[in-house]
Order: sequence, then structure tokens, then C-alpha cells
Amino acid sequence: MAYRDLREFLRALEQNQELKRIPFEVDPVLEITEFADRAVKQGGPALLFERPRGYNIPVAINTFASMKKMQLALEVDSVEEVAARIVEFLEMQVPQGIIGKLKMLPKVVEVGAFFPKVVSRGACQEVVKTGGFSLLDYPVLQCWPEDAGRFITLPLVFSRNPDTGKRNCGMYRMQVFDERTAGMHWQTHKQGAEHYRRMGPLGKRRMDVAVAIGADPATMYSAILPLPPDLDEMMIAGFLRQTPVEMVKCQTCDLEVPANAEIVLEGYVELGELRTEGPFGDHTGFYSLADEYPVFHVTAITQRKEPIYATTIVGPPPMEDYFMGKAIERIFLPLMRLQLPEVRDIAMPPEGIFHNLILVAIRKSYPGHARKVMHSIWGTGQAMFSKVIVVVDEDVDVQNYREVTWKALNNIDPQRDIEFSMGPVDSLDHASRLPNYGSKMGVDATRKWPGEGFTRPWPGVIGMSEEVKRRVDGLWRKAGL
Ligand SMILES: Cc1cc2nc3c(=O)[nH]c(=O)nc-3n(C[C@H](O)[C@H](O)[C@H](O)COP(=O)(O)O)c2cc1C
Ligand SMILES: [Mn+2]
Repeated sequence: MAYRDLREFLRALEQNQELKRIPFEVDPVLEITEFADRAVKQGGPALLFERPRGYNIPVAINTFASMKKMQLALEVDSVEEVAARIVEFLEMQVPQGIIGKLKMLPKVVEVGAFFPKVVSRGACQEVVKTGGFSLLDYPVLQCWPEDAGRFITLPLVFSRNPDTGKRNCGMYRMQVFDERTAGMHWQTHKQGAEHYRRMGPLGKRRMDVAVAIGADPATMYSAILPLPPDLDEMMIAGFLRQTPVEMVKCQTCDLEVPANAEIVLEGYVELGELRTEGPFGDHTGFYSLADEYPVFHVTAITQRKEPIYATTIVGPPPMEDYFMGKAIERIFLPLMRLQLPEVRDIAMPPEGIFHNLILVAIRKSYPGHARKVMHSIWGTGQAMFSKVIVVVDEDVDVQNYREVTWKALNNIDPQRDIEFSMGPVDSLDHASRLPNYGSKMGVDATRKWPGEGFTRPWPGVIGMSEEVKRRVDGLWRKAGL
């Protein structure tokens, strides 16, 4: 059964000893960060701060901060189950004969059941404040000492493509500027930024934006998924939770938000109105520099009577977002394999902060195959940000970073096997020659073929025979080792 809302998820976490309530005062300025950072690094529970200093709204953090919590969030025993469900759908073919069609019916019904439903009432509008509201009334964290201020870190930002009218939901942090304005940190490659730009040619100046904070976990999680433009995250959330997301119309803008949200900020952005946002202690583990981003104006705040404020922190890895990213890696593998069936597995080690290091194992079939895979990844959605791609043969377990390091370093002739390419890079990359533009490196660490100009024999990996291993098992015990 899908979680109805954030609280139901928090209860599930608590029942699984994955949530700890903190009943005493803790300051949302820096102190909550220190708690959350220590908890995630110890593999500890999610935290519910019941008394954030200065506020009567509890703060939930680290609710996705381990694979176990990701599994609870997505209601699976392993996130691979989500991948398996995707594969099942992708493999669904038009069946033969009437019996086949009948068998297919439940699946078709299931697909239809994912679409979001507009409902007339939602808990997120138990309280509607169209005047006298303030962003400063919420326990928004200052995460790190050199942050420019307080940042809303887990917002679901809704906007509509001005060209197509299609909805988007992305997670873009928001710096609170004052009672009624905040920064809108959608980076240039993201859908919110694209919607914003598209107003120009259409002669529009203003775009409605609504922000939901705290919802059922599948809905929250859908906001970070690297989906193609114009694919509604709320539909994918419906697929993840296997129940449609219920949406309610906003009070002061032309958008819908998840009815079960805890807090909703309604408002708009204006083309050309930018303001300095940041610095912010970011998920790279470094402070991202201050930059110009659009200003979000709040026209109303709606909320539950007693809302819970959901948030996260990012910083030196691993943090909560590493686990959210790891689940993306697992869930998107089958989709990647539609385009690149030769890919056996991929891994993004935490220190690579998602796209700085992608390890890819392929079944190599022809000369230059590894390079083809690199270019394909650089040409795919947000995988375009991949800074270093290491391609290995399929016998290498890319989840085993030590094995990858050992085999890849032995297999390369650096000058021959490294491919440099130029293109878009993540906005958070502080090392690139220009903001948003720089180089990427692919390392072809596969075994080289004669067809690639390598004519010496390629040595095999050392391993003991099974027979000797078994013999020594006995002798080992005999030796008292
Ligand atoms: C905790 C967290 C914070 C994030 N903050 C931002 C952000 O401030 N700006 C941004 O562009 N992307 C941010 N992202 C990544 C986007 O949510 C992600 O790229 C998403 O796929 C964007 O959706 P879109 O393709 O619909 O634009 C964040 C992700 C997480 C998990
Ligand atoms: Mn999107």
C-alpha cells in the first residue's frame, strides 16, 4: 500500500528502527546539520527534530539516507525490484490472440492507474495564507558555516513548459531572502531553467511556480529523477508508488501540487529578475560560489494544520543524496540498456559525486566499442555531465571499486586509451575552464584487441584451481589456521 503522506512514511521508518525522535531543542542553524552528518556517516537513523530552536514545526531529515531507507521509501526489498518492474513494462509486447490480450489487460489497467488525479481537497490546504505569511516562520536550515543564509533543500518545484503546457517537477534548492522571496536555483541544464528561458520568445514575463515541501516518499523522490523533458514526474511517482498521485489546484497560481504535501509555497518568477544566490555548502563537498539566479516571489503559503518540515543537507560524501543517487543508478540501468545493451553494469562511487566518476562494464564486441559507449553516455540526458568514464570488460565487477582500480590501471596505456571530449559540464563543477562548459575524460580500460592495433598476447588474470582450493581447505584446518 502506497504511503499516503510523509507522516505515514515517518511512521514506517520508526517501526523499522530507522527513525529517531529528538525531543529537545536543536538549532536549525548549523546544529541540525552536525546531527544529520554524523548520523548518515554512521549508517544511523533518519532524524525527527521535534523542537527546532525558535519554531514549533518539527524537522525531518535523512529519511532517504541509506539503502534500507530507500527500500522503505519505495516499498521494495531491493531497489532492483523497481528496475525489474520497468523491464517488465518495457518488454510488454502486443500479445498474440484473444487469450494473450486478456492476460495483458491487468498490465494496461496498471499503466492507466499511474496517472495523477486532480482532487478538490488536499491536506496541504488545511491552512491557506494569502496574506500575513512569511518564509521566516519555517525552520529552514542554515546548513554550513559559510552558507549565505538559510536554504530550503528538499523542495519539489513545479512549473509548466510555456510551449507545451507540460508540467515539470524538479528539486532545486531555494535560498530564503526574506519573508516573501527566495532564490530559485535551477541550473541552466534543468527543466525549470528551460521553462524560464522559453518565456522570452513567447513574449511572456512571468511564470507561475509552486513548491511543495514534504510529501509521500515516492513523490518526493521523483523530483530528482533525470527524466526526459515533458515527462511528468507525477506520473513516474504514480508508477513508483503504484497508486496515482493526488494533486490539488493551487489557490493563487495556475498549477497543481501533491494534495498530501506538508507545506506549499505558491508564487511566480519574472524573466530577467535575478539575484545573487549562494555560496552554499554543496554536494560536491565544497562551497559552490555565489551566482545569479531567478527570484521566486511567494503569493501564498498553504499547509497542514501541524506541518512537518522535510529537509536534507549535502556536503562531503557520503550524504543522504548519495543513497538517492545510488537508487537512480540501479533504477535507470535497464533504461540505459535499451540504448546500450552491451552495458552490463554501472557504478558511481560516492567520492565521484554522481557524475564525476562513472564505472561501466561492457560486453565488448568490436574495436572502439568502449569509446562508442563513452560518447553515448555523454550524449544522454543528465549523463552528459559525466566527467570521467572508465570502461572495463564485463568480467570486472564495477561495484567493487578496488577490483576496478586494479584491473583498469593495469590495462591502460594512458596516451593510447584516454579520450578527451568537450561539452556541457555540471553547473556545480568549480574546476571547469568556464562555468557549465569544459572537458571530459574517458578511459578505455578494456582488454585491447588486434583490431585496435594491439598484437601482443593479453595475459589472463591469476586464479587458483578449484581442486587445489578444496584440498587446501582441509589442510588449512589441519594446520590450525
Ligand atoms: C538534495 C538535492 C538537491 C538538489 N538541488 C539542486 C539545485 O539546487 N539545482 C539543480 O539544478 N538541481 C538540483 N538537484 C538535482 C535535480 O533535482 C535533478 O537534476 C533533477 O533531475 C532535475 O529535474 P529536471 O530534469 O526536471 O529539471 C538536487 C538534487 C538533490 C537530491
Ligand atoms: Mn523533469
